Amino acid sequence: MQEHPHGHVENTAELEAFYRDLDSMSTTALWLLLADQMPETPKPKAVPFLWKYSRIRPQLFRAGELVRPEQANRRVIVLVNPGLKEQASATRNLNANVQMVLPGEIAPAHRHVASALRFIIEGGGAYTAVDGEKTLMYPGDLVMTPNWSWHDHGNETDGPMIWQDGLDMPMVNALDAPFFEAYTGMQQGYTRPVDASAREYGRGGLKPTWEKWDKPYSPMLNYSWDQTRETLHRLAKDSPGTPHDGVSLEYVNPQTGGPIMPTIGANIQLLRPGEHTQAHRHTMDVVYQAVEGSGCTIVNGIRFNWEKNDIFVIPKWCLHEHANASKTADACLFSYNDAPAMRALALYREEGLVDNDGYQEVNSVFQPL
Ligand code: 1HN
Repeated sequence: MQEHPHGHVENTAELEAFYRDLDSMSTTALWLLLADQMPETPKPKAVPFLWKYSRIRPQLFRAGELVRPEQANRRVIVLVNPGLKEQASATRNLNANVQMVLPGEIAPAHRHVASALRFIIEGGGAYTAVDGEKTLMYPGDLVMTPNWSWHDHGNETDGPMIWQDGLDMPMVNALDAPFFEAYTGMQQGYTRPVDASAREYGRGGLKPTWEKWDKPYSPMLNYSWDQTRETLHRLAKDSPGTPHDGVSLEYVNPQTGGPIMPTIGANIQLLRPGEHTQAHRHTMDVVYQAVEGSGCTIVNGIRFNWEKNDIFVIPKWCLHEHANASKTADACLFSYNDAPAMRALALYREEGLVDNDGYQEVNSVFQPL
């Protein structure tokens, strides 16, 4: 690699004076910026990081005693990447949050252009309503709240309901395009049968001929864990899967076969007993949640050990490989990413590690807070 790929200007007293004059007229010299602003490969401020669910959960219950959703709007704990304290998000482009709705509570209806998805962690039978349709949520379900759709949550069960929220809010804000609107009441009008979209589209290969759908995201509100799990485990028995992610499936828009939303994609992957994938890197941010089993992910030479419900992030261009810790049980990881946005902008790149048969050297083990 060249020592100064962008050229090099030796500093002088005259140049210093020149820079000061430029600064006083709200200008600067490009050659001072290039090394920072146009690196040869991505240099994310975000760091690879992991949050233990066992540490987050008690804080959610503490928040449960301190605030109610009608005051706070949403009872949400935000996972803050130590490299991104200013924007307080998990990755540059994605928020990863954990939310709890207690029995009898309603999180009031609103809409925003930031797209969101939810991956259910605990509880069963509370609802999210999106544009007139309620869906009942169970652990492992993926529930969508797309761009500008009205949504509220309610818990008519007798147990707490907890899920992870993933949003593209940091990306929307970086593009200076946020809009938000509160609904006039706590709950929107429910104009469709409960879980109508799952009945319409939830059987792969069939869709209603009478439904006109022209929105730029999937019409499916809830991708149920029952179906996801069955498909995943069935394929794991006799399919080779991929070298970098094991048996990896993408949640798709049944209208197009493409990603579920224009900015956020989601995947579920299974690592078979003892499976250890090869390392690769790509220009997407990925947020993972462990769903079944336990294992580790090595990111830039650091080993992150994970177990059920732990959440971890892999920022762009970080080398990573996954391993199932068990010799007998499958391990499953849910993940979401900003790949649809990156691909739409022709910014998506990916490459595998070729050295050492695709395996990184492990230099340290991540110590969770
Ligand atoms: C939001 O609307 C929800 O609807 C959750 O449950 C998390 C984080 C930032 C902005 C809006 C929700 C959110 C959010």
